[in-house]
Amino acid sequence: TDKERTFIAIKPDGVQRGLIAAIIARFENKGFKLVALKMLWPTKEKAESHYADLATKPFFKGLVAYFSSGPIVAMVWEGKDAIKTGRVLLGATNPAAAVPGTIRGDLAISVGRNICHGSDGPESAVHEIANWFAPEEVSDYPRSLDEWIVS
Ligand code: DAT
Ligand code: MG
Repeated sequence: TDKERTFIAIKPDGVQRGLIAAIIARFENKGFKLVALKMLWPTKEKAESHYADLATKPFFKGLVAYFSSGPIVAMVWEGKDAIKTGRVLLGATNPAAAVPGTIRGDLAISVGRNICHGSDGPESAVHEIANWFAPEEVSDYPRSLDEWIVS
């Protein structure tokens, strides 16, 4: 899993609050490699397919409305254990429980406005990357400092 990929998104509240650079910096500074990036305004339909696993939850309608309420920054980050470690960087789903030092722990207070998304497993990562990016939008490129980050 040295070249694992995860889908990370800055949700509409993160964009509105001017937290794009701060969130990207956490992933860059950690050592992960950015392999895809774009801003887009999700349609209701795309938000529904992104969160299809949660369709039966009572908060689903509100979640889809929130996720499609403005532009998001969609990204793919690559690196050793990027899925699991990416979620560590994001912090717990409910920012009230998220540890300080994490993105949600430092920058958010409400589960309904938790500013960021990260894939929760290998299958969801594949599904989510395909939901938001065409294959040619993801760049596979070498970085000379990789050997200084992973051994
Ligand atoms: P995560 O985003 O940490 O993967 P999830 O996949 O369980 O969490 O839920 C997706 C989003 O749905 C989450 O970021 C915020 C929202 N959500 C989850 N649980 C909720 C709840 N109990 N009430 C309101 N919104 C909730
Ligand atoms: Mg999730």
